[in-house]
Amino acid sequence: MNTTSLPLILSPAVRDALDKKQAVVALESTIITHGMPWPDNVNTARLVEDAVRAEGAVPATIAIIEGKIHVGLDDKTLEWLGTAKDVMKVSRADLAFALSAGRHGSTTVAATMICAHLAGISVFATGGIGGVHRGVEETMDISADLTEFARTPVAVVCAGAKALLDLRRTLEFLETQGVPVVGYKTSDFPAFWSRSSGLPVPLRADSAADIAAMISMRRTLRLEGGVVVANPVPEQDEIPQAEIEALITRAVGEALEAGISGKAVTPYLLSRMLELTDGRSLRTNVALVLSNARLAAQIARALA
Ligand code: PSU
Ligand code: MN
Repeated sequence: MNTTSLPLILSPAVRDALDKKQAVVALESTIITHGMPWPDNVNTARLVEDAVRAEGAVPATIAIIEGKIHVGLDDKTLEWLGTAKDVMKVSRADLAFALSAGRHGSTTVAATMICAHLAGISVFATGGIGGVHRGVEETMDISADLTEFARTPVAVVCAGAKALLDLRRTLEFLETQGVPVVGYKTSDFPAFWSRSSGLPVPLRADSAADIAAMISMRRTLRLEGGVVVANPVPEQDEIPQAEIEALITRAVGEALEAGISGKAVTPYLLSRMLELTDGRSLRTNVALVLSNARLAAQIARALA
């Protein structure tokens, strides 16, 4: 691909791997700037990169620095990102602005998909995707992640959508958009901190190779859009739904009362859950991201 006219900077390791058609896994950066507190955010970002390498793929953490899309960050930049204050949370709607105005930005799932696709990367790992928020009837709050899946051909490995959301409506929305949602070794749609939401997952695959085969078939059929790979958090790290649901209801109620809206909703809820669970939600979040990174690397290898 001719990327010379794009504001796109690939790290040497990522460029080399893509040139050699080796496995590369994209990683997002909103989880670093808006999803976890320092220093857990930076430590987790490093561990996630190591997990991808341990499975034989090259990690490509994506962020916007001074108006350029960086694909693959060095350690110094990762550390800076974890403490920087003037970083926009960038989704599809803000991407061009962040670039044209020369700003710093962290990329959400939606923006990371766009940037990964520009770079030629087709597999991406995150924690939990955005979705339809509880109370959507009032707020109309539906994450732009969901519409991105309908347009950009990147497979996103996640632990389902964040349990703070209305998961039933999130699945309905994805179905309407024609987005495959595949449970990895599960028939239940995972609920981020919990292994099951109690909702059936539309499709099931029991190996990375099977998921790679479906991605290849979608290419053969020239189907636009991406794939949601839903990987339940490892059993030993999960917070069962029965234990966490009351806290979620409380956090969502507090957000409503405080008048939190727009981009601030998800960061507010995640940090409130961290407080309400005494840090347990963060430990589970770290564990599930690591598990997703490993599976994403296996899928990328199967595709390479
Ligand atoms: N996964 C996590 N923590 C996060 C996110 C994902 O474990 O903070 C981020 C992703 O970048 C996702 C975003 O795209 O949360 C969703 O934000 P919103 O609901 O505003 O679309
Ligand atoms: Mn939103």
